Amino acid sequence: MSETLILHHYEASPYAEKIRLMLGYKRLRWHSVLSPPQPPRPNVDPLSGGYRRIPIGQIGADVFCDTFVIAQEVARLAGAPTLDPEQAAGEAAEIVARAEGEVFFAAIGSVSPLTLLGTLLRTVGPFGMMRFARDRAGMMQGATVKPPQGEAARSIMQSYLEDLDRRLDGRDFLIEAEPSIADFSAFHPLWLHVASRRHPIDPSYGHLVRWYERMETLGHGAREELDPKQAFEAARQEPRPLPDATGDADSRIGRRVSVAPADYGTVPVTGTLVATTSSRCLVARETEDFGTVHVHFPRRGYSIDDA
Ligand SMILES: N[C@@H](CCC(=O)N[C@@H](CS)C(=O)NCC(=O)O)C(=O)O
Repeated sequence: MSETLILHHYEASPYAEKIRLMLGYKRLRWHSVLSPPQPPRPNVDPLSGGYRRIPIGQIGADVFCDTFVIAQEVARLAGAPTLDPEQAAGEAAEIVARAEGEVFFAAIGSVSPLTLLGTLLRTVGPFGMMRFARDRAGMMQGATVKPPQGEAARSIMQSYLEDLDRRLDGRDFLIEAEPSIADFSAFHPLWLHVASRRHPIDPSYGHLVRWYERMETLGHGAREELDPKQAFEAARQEPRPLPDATGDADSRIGRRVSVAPADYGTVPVTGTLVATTSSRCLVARETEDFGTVHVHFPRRGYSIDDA
């Protein structure tokens, strides 16, 4: 069975950038399948069963939703436990939660609407921009998070920049001597902010700017483009053996369930709950095209409901 990670992503996706840089750091070989910046995503919807966020990882007939589980897979493939978000504790866990909580939305909300419009026009053109804006407005309708805007968002960004700059005084990376999950999570909202503003980080944050450059130079590893048909072909093999149960057992094993993000993009994926570990739940989907596919989700931040 091939152990090469397939990443379904689009170039401008910050969460995908987090994973691409992890792959670059560990110089891993990986396969890229480019997805549209909004659903429908015919390259991956048939595999995931409709999970609406990007990126999605795939190894054969195992499909990984959310960068939490994708990062765990990268950590495993690279033999690098410091890349596994489940292992992040204390300061590292705080940095990850902050970066991927209020800061992620503030990275966009703090940019002036006119500048944002200009960025979108340049990247996806006028029709793409309209499609994108409509899609994201729809996605946030069922959301349980309220993205900060304007002054509130600017103040979140400013204190984030100040805090990271302070933490990086006298050190190359945030927690360890080498990049860890905290660095990759801290980086991607900044990358989004810089790209959306079309403006580099203020040079007065000297430690932060040098760290940002160090992170960028990690690159993306050995990336090879794949046709979606090849990713589908890879999914026709048997899923890998189920993991041993760890953590609190879920009494619904064997039952039909729907799993959905609890915060935004809350489209559920339905299947049979086949395994849970301390950090993941796995749903088996029976498909005509690929046979059984196992879809992996984090337990934290996702709801599991009877279907
Ligand atoms: N918690 C998720 C968040 C992923 C996320 O928000 N991705 C953005 C793109 S970077 C997204 O899916 N936006 C809506 C979309 O692309 O349809 C993860 O870690 O993967």
